Amino acid sequence: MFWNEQLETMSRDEMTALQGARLRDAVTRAYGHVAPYRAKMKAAGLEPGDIRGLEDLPRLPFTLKTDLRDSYPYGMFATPLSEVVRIHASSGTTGKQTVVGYTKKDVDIWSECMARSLTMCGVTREDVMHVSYGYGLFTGGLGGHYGGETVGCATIPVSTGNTKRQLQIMADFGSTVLLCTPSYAMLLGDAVRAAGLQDKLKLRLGFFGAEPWTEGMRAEIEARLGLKAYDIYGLSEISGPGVANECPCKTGLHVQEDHFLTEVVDPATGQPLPDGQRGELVFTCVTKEAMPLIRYNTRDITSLKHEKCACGRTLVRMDKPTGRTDDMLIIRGVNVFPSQIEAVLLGFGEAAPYYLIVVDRKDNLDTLEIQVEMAETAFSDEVRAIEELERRIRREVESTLGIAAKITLVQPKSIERSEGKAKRVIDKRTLG
Ligand code: DLL
Repeated sequence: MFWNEQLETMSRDEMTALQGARLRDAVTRAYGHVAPYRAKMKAAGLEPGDIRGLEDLPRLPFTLKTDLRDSYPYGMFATPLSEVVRIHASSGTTGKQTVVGYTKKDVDIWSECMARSLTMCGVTREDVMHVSYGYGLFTGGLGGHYGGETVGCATIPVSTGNTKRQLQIMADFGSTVLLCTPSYAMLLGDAVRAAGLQDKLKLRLGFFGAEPWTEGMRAEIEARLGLKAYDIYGLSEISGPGVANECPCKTGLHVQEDHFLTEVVDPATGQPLPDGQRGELVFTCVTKEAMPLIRYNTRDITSLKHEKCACGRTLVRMDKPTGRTDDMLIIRGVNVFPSQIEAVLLGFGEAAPYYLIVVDRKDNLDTLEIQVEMAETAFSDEVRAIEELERRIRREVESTLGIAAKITLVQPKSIERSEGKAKRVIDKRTLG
């Protein structure tokens, strides 16, 4: 089903014309009202009139998270605060919060993008939507909530935490759609099994995002919760969840590109890359009033596909993001993404999909240890069996990553569970 068929199936020529016109407006507004944009454009020798259409997009300077931090809290706003109806913020791992503002129209467009994402996978007004993303400065809860209400679902603002209560609400209120992080979906799935509630639940669809997750994780979540699991992507700087979403074809996430112009650039040169090549994802928000963003480099790693999807949508697809360039670990000179390790671990039925990656340095050499939980069914006290499984996992990890790794199997339920975004890496080299 299409929420906005005309925009979701527009021809490439029509989309390019629409994006070009919106880009011209956005650049004029940003230049006129946001001092840091004006300064950057002047430094690049650009005036708003130089940007005539989409073909001129690559001439514009990038915006980085540091630009948002440097103008903390409101320096990137293009409207007075009297026009702003909502503020969110994301803390990130270091430094000041990144603050984002929304006018009434910005909230409406965000809700429409969420509604397009949900209906893409078959959500209707008959559904009961259980939102277990955190409500607060994080955009997951309220973003999901407004999307559910826009579609007309009975939307339940459960937020995170209190897993027992979550299960009771799911069972008693007849939740059919679940929104939470993939890590929390795993935890909920385990709790459903432990409580023997599988047959009491009516869940049919799940929208999981806010962190990278693999196909292996999708299979685990679908089996535990008895629903179809879809990937939802977004970031607070651009709006929140619903910037892009998988359709049932699961061949990438459709980006709402009439609002968010999408590029993938080479991390080393900043040059735009052709379809299929992986690089950093860059967005330009062309309809946002309170905080227009011009060529914002998300640091998320993906590639694009512009050809029409089997679902009928022409909206550009981004590949499932596998991580961020700033999350990439360099271990003994080799680039390692946590998602590569997760993909290997999920191939082993004896290991549970809970793990912790510990990187350290000993005698000037980087070390990599992966602590992996054993599945409860496979738990054994027999030292030889444990060592044999560790050896098999190590061989597979080492052949995927090309570096030595130590595998330590740990007891079921010993790795800390997450209700929001999981923290799966401890890099002791960066800790004082
Ligand atoms: O995570 C918004 C969101 C909420 C998206 C709920 C989806 C569902 P931030 O806290 O600003 O916003 O974090 C944004 O999270 O740049 C990515 O690195 C990562 N991320 C978000 N969705 C996905 C996804 C929300 N589906 C940052 N796959 C982004 C991989 C994701 N990474």
